Amino acid sequence: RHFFNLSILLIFLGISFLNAQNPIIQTSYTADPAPMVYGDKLYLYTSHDEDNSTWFTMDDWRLYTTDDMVNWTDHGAVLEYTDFDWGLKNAWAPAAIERDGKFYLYVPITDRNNQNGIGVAVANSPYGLFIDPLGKPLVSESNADIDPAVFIDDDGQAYMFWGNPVCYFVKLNDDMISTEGEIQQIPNTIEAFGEREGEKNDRRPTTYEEGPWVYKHNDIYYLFFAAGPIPEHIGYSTSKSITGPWKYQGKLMPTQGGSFTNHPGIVDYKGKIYFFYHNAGLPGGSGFNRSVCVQELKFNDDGTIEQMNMTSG
Ligand code: FUB
Repeated sequence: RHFFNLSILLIFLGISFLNAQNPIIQTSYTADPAPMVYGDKLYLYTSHDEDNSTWFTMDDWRLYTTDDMVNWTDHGAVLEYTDFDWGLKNAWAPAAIERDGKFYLYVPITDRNNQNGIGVAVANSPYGLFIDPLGKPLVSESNADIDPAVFIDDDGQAYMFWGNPVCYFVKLNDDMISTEGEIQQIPNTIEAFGEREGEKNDRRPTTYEEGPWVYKHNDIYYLFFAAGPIPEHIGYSTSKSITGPWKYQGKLMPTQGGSFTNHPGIVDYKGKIYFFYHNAGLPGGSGFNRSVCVQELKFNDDGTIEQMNMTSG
């Protein structure tokens, strides 16, 4: 009876619990998962495909939270591209991180000159209000500027990785809203990213496509990424140093699930490692109407990871 009363109250307040089965988010089409753990809670920021999209029609970034990986609470949109004065369109794949009690969302946006850039928005709470402190992109290096990932190493140094069809990285200062040193590009070599199967060209000689995600496990750095050719799969590379050289390790997740893109997001939470991705698993799903899913990630003793199949889609 108490649970029933609580449910009614939450529905009244506009908060809904979501089904834990994949796709975990069933109230909207979501993509590009950016999980962040803070305290006891897992915060899942996502991009959002508008209903019935026939292109990447994406206007805002959404937040979902859980305390148990079963019940998810929908907090709606926490940031929109229109919150950036310089933003024209394309609220694509976000990244989220906390530092010193402040919360940072890194987001790719197409600007009013039709150039891609990566902006940053800051809040005092993971729920917002997120504000653009710069009034301009944090980086606007080239039209390859999409799909940021942020990572703070054990020594406190923060990095941002991003890019399609090459992977850039740069150090972030402690303020998290400025960069330090030159933007570098991971050499797009067969050794680092593996040889692309099928169609390849000078711009895309390897499996690296987009959507990098950096993770550290037993002192080894892992770079997960959406891999080509299209339709994408998920691949990964490893390195003893965050600055490389990277060594391609193979496929983590094959092309599955009805979406021609995929996008990794990995976090530790309550003693387990979770791998978030997206597919077209909801009714009406497609490459432009995607859905975020999650599965547990298990490392082998030698640091490799078994290929995993999607449980939905
Ligand atoms: O969601 C728009 C784009 O599709 C992202 O930037 C890519 O990673 C792919 O998921």
